[in-house]
Amino acid sequence: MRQNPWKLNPAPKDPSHEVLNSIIKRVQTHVMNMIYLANSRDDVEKGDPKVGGHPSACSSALHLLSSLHLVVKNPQDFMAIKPHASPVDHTNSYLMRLLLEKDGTQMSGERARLAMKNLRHFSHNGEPVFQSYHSSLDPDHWNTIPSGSVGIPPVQALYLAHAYRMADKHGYSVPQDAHFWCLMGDSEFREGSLSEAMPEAAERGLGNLTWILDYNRQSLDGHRVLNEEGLGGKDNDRADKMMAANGWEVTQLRHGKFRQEIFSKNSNGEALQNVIEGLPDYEFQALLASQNAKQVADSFAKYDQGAKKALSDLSDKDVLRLLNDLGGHDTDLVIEALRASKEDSEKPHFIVAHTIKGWNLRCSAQSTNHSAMLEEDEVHDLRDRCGLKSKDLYAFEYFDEKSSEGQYLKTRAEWVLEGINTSKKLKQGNISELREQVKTSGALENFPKQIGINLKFVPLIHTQWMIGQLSAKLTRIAETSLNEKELKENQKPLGEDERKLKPIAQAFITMAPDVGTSTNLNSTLDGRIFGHEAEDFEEEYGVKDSKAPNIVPHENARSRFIRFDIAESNTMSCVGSYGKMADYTGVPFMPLMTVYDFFIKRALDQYFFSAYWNSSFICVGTPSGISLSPEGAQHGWKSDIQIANSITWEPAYCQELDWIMTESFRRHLHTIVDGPDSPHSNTGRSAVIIRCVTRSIEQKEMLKRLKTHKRFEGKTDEDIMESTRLDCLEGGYYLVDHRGQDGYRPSENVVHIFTMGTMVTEALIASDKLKGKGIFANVIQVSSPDLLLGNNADKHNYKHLREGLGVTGDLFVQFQQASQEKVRQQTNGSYPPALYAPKPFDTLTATPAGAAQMMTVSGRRIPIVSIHDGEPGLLDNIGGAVGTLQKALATRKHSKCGRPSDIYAYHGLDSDSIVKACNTALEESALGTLRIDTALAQAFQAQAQPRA
Ligand SMILES: Cc1ncc(C[n+]2csc(CCOP(=O)(O)OP(=O)(O)O)c2C)c(N)n1
Repeated sequence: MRQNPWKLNPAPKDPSHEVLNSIIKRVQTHVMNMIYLANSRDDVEKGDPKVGGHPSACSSALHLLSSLHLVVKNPQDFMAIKPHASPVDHTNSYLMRLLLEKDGTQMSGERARLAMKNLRHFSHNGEPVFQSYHSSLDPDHWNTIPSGSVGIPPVQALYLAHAYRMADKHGYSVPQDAHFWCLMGDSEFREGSLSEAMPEAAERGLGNLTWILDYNRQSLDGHRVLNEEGLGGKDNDRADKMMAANGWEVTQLRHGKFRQEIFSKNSNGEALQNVIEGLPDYEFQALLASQNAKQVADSFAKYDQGAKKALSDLSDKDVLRLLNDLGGHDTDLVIEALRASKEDSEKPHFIVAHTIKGWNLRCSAQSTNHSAMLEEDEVHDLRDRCGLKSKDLYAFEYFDEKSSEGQYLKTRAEWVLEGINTSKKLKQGNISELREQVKTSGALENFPKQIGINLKFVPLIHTQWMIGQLSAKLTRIAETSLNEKELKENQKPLGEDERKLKPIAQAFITMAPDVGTSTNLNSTLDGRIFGHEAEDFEEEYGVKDSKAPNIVPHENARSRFIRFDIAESNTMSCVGSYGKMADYTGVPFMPLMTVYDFFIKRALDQYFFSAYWNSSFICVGTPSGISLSPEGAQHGWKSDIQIANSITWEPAYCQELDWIMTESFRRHLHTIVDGPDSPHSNTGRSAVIIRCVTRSIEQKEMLKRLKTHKRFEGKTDEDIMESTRLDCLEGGYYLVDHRGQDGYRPSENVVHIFTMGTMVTEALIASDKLKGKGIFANVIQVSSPDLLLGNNADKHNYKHLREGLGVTGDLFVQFQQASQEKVRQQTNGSYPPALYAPKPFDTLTATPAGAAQMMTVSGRRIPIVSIHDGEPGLLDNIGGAVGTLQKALATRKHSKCGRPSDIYAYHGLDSDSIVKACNTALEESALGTLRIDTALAQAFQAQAQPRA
């Protein structure tokens, strides 16, 4: 691996307090201006929903965010900010002229102004706009983690900070000293996602992470009125203690410098400080709202006469100044705290910044200010107060370049831009190195088709077992040197395909929420857990079990398994953040997590987030559905979901799983080296869910069935498997294909069974039973419901279903037996050809007497029966998509414990139920009596084509 070339000039000198605060004043003015314009459009249509924007929530975060943007943050740092404060970020970027075009160049002043005008607008003609909350569509999205759902982005930032740490320890080149800044609201801070992640940061030594609490004591519904007595303190104290207990270094930014001065100089300063710090939050809010010095004095007197006395030494104006002087608005203190939070390289930091919601606005500290909007005159008033003379609300004035503010902003912006470009270069360097590596091995043009596991000696196995085998092989590849001279004793040199898989094997990171061993990941975790070095006490005390995986963590390059306790949401966040590393840094991490499928639901918000974030990862849900029946009813439901940019797979055979994993790796790699527009990229499908089970099936059944297909006659096993692989990767393949066999008549005796995953066993039994009764039941194994029938199929109008598999709603007709005879006589025995032996379904209608001129035909569209262990909606649109009748057998009730065969019968998913559904489908799909003139029959004869 190359030397890390990261190098950045030192940051410019800090601005003076005055210059910084003058800039911040304008930031607030433009923020209010942009929100006002967003809500005062002349193109509003009747019934349009409100636009909104959050003036008060922006104002409480004003000094915190501006201090980061304008002074503390390095260009390679990341921010995860409460969604509704995004206008503050945009305006800081705007004033630094750091709104960027897609090619990374600075936007012209005119286009940047347009963006400021276009908060929450839809861009019709490529004009720049800002989304409502942080998004990669924004022109200042650089290293900003998208937001919207509160409580998730700070956790994503935490695991991105972890991914940076691992990349560094593994010898990849990542920007040095990158810090991860997260700002959250006090109501947000009650989110379970945050609590779940709290112990993680300190445990994993993330000194590169700072969480900042915007403690404004208000939420959407008003002041936060808490039972402080019950809580044993105020909420900021609770947060403080909780974070400290989780290993975070905590700083409370309670008081501004004015307060601090009074506390230290006034003889009753200490009493005053105690009263202020102990005042119930709700009461403090009411006093802030009243802005009445006498009420403040009366209130303080209730608690301590000394405090009242301290106030009596101050003018009314200063009493109010004191009341309003919170640490979160004092930039000197904010900057100091932010910088101090970076000092300990192993300890995460938590800053409780006491702020005022609606700071400097008329709605300041008003209970209902969360969605309050400014009137136009207040916007003008703010403009006046920061010296902007014009009444033009579209002006969004920059500072004069000659002013101190203008000069500082220009210097800072140049430095930030230099950092952005340096980061981009570093990423490009990583990608070029990877490209070179994969090109040399031939992997780019000719990626292996499979990882390759020998299944000959393990005939009866399951897909979860296969996950373990595939992971183990990747681990071996990662740990085997390409240089044969460096091979260790007993190490086999890598084969050609294995050499091609080497870069991906090295980037393959596995993780699990305490189900690593139970989901067969033993080999990836054995002695390879990435974590703070620990002493091996088992070894020391002679109790090491050599058969059990070694669970002592290390932070070396060999350690690629991230161990979690039972924390599905954390693991899901982690897999998502690791899957973004290639996009941010060019480090090709390919993360895979295993989770009991049922619990994907528990982390669905995090899964959604990562899919929205275009992260590239694999989530293996295993075991899944009612097929884990011995484990009980409570787990027996699959997390069947359809989310944009997500692809779901459910292999039946282990071979399929190998193809699917390899295909995911191939697309991941191509996305990095060729970009998201490459036809081989994972665009639109980068979040991968693979369903596995612990129910074993005969693996050789797959090829055995495939070899019976007419279309495969004379083909080699390799040809057959290759053709099946291609179909599998398109979403489905024929496992049983009766097409072309004698007696196969779509008009009367054919049904398609669509099955998925382990239910293939039941489908095959049913197909065999039906065959015995003269019914040709094809079995189509759906490898990916999404590709065949979901979002990814809709994109190309179900192409594989209709064209690849030839499943259509075509109406197949034929003359009925009696009519056949008649036509045969009339056409001197030449039509219709005696193609078929009579079958039970031939006798549906008798030709009525006296209708000598008429022939009766029968027919149907091939009906469909689907069978899967999951929610009905997953496969029940096949009939609708092609226009034929479908019966969907699926899980429709809660389950019980038992053997799979009992449980499938209980749910109506056993082979008998499939047979029954097929018979019903054939009956119901029969065409009504249709008579045609014999003359037409003769015309048919003239046009008759040989049957395919
Ligand atoms: C998960 C989630 N739930 C609800 C919301 C809607 N919401 C947006 S902001 C907000 C209130 C936030 O209050 P707080 O966290 O105290 O931040 P403040 O606005 O006071 O700074 C709510 C409920 C959301 N965006 N995400």
